[in-house]
Amino acid sequence: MATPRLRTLAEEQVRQFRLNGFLTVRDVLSAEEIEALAAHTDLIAAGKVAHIPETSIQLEKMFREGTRNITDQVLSVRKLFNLAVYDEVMWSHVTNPRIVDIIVDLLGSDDIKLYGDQLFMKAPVTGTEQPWHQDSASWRDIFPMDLVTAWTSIDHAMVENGCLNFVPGTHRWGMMRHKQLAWFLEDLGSDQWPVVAAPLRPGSISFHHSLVLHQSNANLSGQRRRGYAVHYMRAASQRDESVTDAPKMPPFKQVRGRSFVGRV
Ligand SMILES: O=C(O)CCC(=O)C(=O)O
Repeated sequence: MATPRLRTLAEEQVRQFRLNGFLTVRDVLSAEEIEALAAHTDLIAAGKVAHIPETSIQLEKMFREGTRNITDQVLSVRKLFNLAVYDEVMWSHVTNPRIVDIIVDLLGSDDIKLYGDQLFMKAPVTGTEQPWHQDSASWRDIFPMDLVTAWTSIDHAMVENGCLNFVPGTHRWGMMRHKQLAWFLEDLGSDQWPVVAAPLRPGSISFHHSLVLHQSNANLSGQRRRGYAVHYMRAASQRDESVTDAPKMPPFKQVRGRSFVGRV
């Protein structure tokens, strides 16, 4: 079978993604595009965008449970989610051809839908960690388990303020159950399973497979670390309705190409 022509990536980049389960691409978006995204993000977090429901704004636990007082609403938010289905600015990011062309290259398919989106705010000092996980362990109703996330750095994401960390190759292990993950975490960071940090400057994007293990540390620095994670899937994916413990998502919107009867 002929290898499909790549739209934007080099073959070596696709090979790296297949090998490691993640790939970083520098400077996909311009400074102006990132400034607009950053400003809109903070408006949403401040609750000032009327068409975004309150349920799409999740505060850090300490603010939710009142163990710490809110002095700044924006810096109290842990994450914003399901934005693009309601909001044109976020939707135009999701459908940005420079990002979607990369997704098409990584999935080897022209037919793409949006699974969902999450904007992790990770505020200075109060931004908490995201523990080690595989995305498809949550999204376990979607098959095949090869969704791809485009994580756009809005601020400088560094080791100090909690950039993403990956364990290369773990997407080739299949979905790990709780106990299997616990075994593996005991050994993490050893020569066997090295952890790779993915620092990014604003406008750069890391792409990750939905089975690769990843996490981010708490932000103990004085610098913000916002990242917009957009989760794409094949339009030909199946959703298993008998799976009852997966997130309840809004209808999946078409990003590019064809949709298929009876599929997501
Ligand atoms: O931004 C973070 O800290 C976590 C992101 C993440 O887990 C994801 O995009 O799947």
